[in-house]
Amino acid sequence: MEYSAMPSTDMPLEPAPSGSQLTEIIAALQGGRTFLLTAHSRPDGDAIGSIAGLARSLRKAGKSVDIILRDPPPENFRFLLQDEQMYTPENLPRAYDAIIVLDSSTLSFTGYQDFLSESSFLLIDIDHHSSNELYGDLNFLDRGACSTCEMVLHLIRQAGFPLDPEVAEPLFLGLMTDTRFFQNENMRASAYHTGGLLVETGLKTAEILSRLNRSRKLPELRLLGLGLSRFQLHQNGKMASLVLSSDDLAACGARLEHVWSCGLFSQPIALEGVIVGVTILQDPAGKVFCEFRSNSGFDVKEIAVSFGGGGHLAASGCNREGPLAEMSREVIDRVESSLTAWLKRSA
Ligand SMILES: [Mn+2]
Repeated sequence: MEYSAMPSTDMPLEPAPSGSQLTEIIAALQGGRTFLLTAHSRPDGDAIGSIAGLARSLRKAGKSVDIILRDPPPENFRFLLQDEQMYTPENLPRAYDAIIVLDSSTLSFTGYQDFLSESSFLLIDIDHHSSNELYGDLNFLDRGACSTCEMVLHLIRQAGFPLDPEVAEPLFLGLMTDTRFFQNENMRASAYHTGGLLVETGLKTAEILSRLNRSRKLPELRLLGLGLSRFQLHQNGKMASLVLSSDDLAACGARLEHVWSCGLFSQPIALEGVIVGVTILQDPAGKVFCEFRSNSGFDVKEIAVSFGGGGHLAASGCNREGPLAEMSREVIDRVESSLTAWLKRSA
C-alpha cells in the first residue's frame, strides 16, 4: 500500500503537555521500520486497545510490528489481538528501531523490567498515569488524558498515520473501558472529542458495545454477587472494604482475570456516602492484590504508591507478598487513617 506521512491539518485533540517529547516520538516512528509494542501486566482494555490500535496503524503505514505481553489479554478483549503471534523477550524475531511501552506507569509494571532496562533499543513511554516514572528514552506523558487510547489517537493524527475503522475499533474499546463509559469525574473535553473522532472514521460501535455489555462470563457474575454480599463498611459508611481469598475465587470457579473483568472494584463506591473502596484478593499462588477506588477527589494513588504500586488519583492498585489477613489489615488501616486525615483537612 502506498503511504506517505501527511500531517493532519485538523486541530489536535489537545496540545502535548509541556515536557513531553511527542515531536521526537513522531519522528522516531516515521523514520523507523520495526517496532516492538508492550503494555502493563494483567492488561486491561486500555492496554490492549492502545497496543492493537497503534499496531494496526503502524502496519498500515508499512511498518513491522511485534507484540510482547506478560499476561494474556482478558477473554473479552482477545478478539483485538486475534491471529497475533505473541513473542517473549527470548524469542524475538528481529531487532527494533524502538520499543513502545503503552499505559504502564513503571517498567516493572510491564513484567519485563530486566529485558527493557537492559535492551539497547530506543525505549518510548506513552502513558497517562500520574504516577508515571518517565522511564523512557523518550516520554509522552499526558496526565489529563482519559486513556492511553486517547493519546495514541492524538499521536496517529499528529503523525498523519493511517486512521480508519480498523484502527479506531481497539481505540474505542480502550476509551470506553478506561472512562467506564464516560463516567469518570473531571474528564477533559478531549475525552469526549476522542469518541467523536473515532466514530467519524466510519467505525460501527454497536458490535464493540455489545461485546462489552453482553459477554459476561458466569464466574464474573458469581464473583460480583459474592463481593456485593460481603463488603464491609467503615468510618460511618464513608469507606468500604472487601477481602477475597483464593478459596473464594475457587468457589466461584473464577480465575484472577475474572476479578479484573467483573466490575467489582467500582461497586462499593457507588453506594451513597462511600468515598473510598478497597478490594483485596489473593491469587492461587498466594500473592495479594489490592485495588483502590475513590470519588470526591480522595487520592488513592498516594496509598498505592506507599505500598509500591501506582495508578491514578481515583483508581490505583498494588500487590504484596504475605499472609492475606495480615496484608489486608495493614492496607485497610492505611486507608482508614488517610481518610481520617483527609476528612479533617476538608472539614
Ligand atoms: Mn489506561
